[in-house]
Amino acid sequence: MAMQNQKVREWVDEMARLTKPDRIVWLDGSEAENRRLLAQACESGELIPLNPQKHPGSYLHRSDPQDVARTEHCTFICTEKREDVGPTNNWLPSGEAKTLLKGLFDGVMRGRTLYVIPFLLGPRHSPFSKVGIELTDSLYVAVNMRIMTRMGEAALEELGESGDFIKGLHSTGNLDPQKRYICHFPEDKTIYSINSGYGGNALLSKKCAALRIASWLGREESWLAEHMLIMGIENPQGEKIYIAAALPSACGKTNLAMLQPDGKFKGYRIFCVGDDIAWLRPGRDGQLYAVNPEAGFFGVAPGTNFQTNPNMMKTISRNTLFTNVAMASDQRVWWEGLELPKDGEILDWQGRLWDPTLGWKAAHPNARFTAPIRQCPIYAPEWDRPEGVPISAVIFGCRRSTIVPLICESFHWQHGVYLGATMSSETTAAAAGAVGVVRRDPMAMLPFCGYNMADYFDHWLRIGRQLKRPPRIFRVNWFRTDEKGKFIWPGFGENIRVLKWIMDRCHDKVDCLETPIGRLPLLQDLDLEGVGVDPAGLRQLFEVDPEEWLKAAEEQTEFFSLFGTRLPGELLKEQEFLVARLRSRKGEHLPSV
Ligand code: SAT
Ligand code: MN
Repeated sequence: MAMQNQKVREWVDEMARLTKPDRIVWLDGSEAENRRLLAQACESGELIPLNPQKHPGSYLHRSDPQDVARTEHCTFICTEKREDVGPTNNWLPSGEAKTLLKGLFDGVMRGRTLYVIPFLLGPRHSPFSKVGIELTDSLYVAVNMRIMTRMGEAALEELGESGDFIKGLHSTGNLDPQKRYICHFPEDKTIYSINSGYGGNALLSKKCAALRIASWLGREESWLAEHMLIMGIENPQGEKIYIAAALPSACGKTNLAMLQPDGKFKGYRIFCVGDDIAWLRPGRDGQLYAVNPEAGFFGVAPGTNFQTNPNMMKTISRNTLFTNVAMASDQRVWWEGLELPKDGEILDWQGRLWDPTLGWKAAHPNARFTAPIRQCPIYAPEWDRPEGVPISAVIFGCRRSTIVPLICESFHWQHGVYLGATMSSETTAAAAGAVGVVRRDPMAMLPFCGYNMADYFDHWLRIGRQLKRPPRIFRVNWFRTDEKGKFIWPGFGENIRVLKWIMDRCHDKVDCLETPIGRLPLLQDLDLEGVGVDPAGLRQLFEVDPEEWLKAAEEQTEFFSLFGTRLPGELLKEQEFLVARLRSRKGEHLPSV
C-alpha cells in the first residue's frame, strides 16, 4: 500500500524500533487481504474454521482462560495532573507510565509481525469522524478490527497528509495478567495496551479510542462520546424518531438496538444504527445529532437466540468471528440459551469435552461474536450519513432488581443529567470481578470516561445549554424482580411497549404522572394488553417508595462527595429538590395504580 503520510510513517518507525518486530505489514482492508489473514490465522491455530454450510466465512477463537473480559484494575488514564482523571479512574503520571511501558514494549514483537491498521471512526467526510492507527502483533485483533471499523485505505484517504490521528500500540505480549496494562494518554491521543488480547482491551478502536480518548476530545471540541446504542423507530403512521440509549455492558443494549416488535406491535419498525457507542453533537438547527463510530457488533453470545434477538441471529449467520463459545462436533457453535444439539459431542470454550451434567458453562459468560453491521437485517442506511441522525430521546438504563421503576421521564435536561449521573447497576461478566454487585455507573460510562467525571457532568450540562430542541431524557430498568427473584417485566421484544410510550411523549401525544423522582406513564397510555404481567407485578414495576428513595438519595451524597467542589452545583440542587419532594410524600405508596 502506498503510504504517503509522513507522520504516520515516522510513528510506525518509532514504535517498530521499540518493539522490534520481524516484519511490518500495512493493512489495506481489502477482501483479498482479509482472506489471506484468515488463512494465516487458521494455520497458526488462532482461528478454527467453522462448518462452512452452517457458518459460512466464520471462525472460532479460544482466548487464554485468564484473558476473557476487560480488566478495569489494569486500565489507566495517564495525564500530567491527577485531578484531570478524577476519583473514578485509575491514574498514572504520564511520564512514569511512559517509562514503564517503554520497558514492557521493548523487543516484545521479536519473532512476530507488526500489523499497521488504519481505521476510521464515523462516516466518511463527516465532521464527527476521527482517524486512528492501531499497531498490533495479533492477527486476531487485525481480523476483528476489519469488522469493527471502517478499516484500511478509506481511513488513510480521510487522514490525507494530516498528523492528527489517534495512536494505538498493542501487543499480546505473554498475556501475563500481572503485567497487563491498558494505558490512555488523552493529552497525546495515544493508547498503549499490553498482555491482553481481549476485545475491550485490545481492539483499541472500541472502548479505548471511541470512548476514553474520544470523551476527552469531545470535551475540548464540544461534543459527547457515549456508551450508547442508536436506533430508529417508525410507528404505523410512518412517523420516525431516533433514540440513543446507555446501558452498562452485558445488560441487553444490543438486544434493544435491534428489537423485533411482534404481535400487535408488528406495525412498528426498528432500525439499528449502532449497538454500543454513539458520538453526539449539537447541530446547527439546535437538535442533538448522533453517529455510530463503529462498523460492527462485538456482542455477548450467551443468551442470544431467536427469541431474544432474531435480528442478531441473522446478522451472525455468516462472516462472523466467535470468541470463547462452545463448539459441537459438526463444527457448529453453541452457547447457553441455544437448544442443545440432539446428537454429537460438545467442546466447551476451552476445548474440553463437555456435557450439561458437568456443572460449568460450555460457553464463557462473556463469550462474544464480531459481525459487520451491514449484515443486520434491520440495519439503518443512515448509519453512513455524514451529518448523523437527530436524537429525540436519550435513555439511561440500569440493571436494578429493586427501587427503580420500569420507566421514568426527567422533568428537563438538567434533571435528566442528574438521572444519568446517579445511575447504579448490578455488575455483569463483561468486566473481570464479582457479578451482581450494585455499583455506581453514571451514564454507563464509569469504566469509559477518559477524564474527571465531575467535569463530564458539567460538560453534559453545557451541551444541554447549546440545544434549542434538546432530546427528552428517560430512565429505564428492565430488571426489577419479584419476591422470588424472577424478572417481572418480560423484556426483549416487549420493550417496544416502553419505546412506544417514549415516542408518544416525544410527539406530545400522552400525558404523564408527576412523582418525586420524575414522570411516570399513566397506565392507560402504556399498551399492556397481552404482556402477561399481573396487577401485583405492575404495581411493583412502577412502585416508587419515598422511604427507599430517600435512602438512595443519601447514598448518592457519598458518591457525589468523591468529586469535592468540582461537582457541578446543578446536580446538588437536583438532589436537594428530589429529597424535598420525597419528604413531602413520605409514608405514601406511589403511584397508586
Ligand atoms: O469492552 S468490550 O467492548 O469488549 C465489551 C463491553 O464491555 O461492552
Ligand atoms: Mn459496551
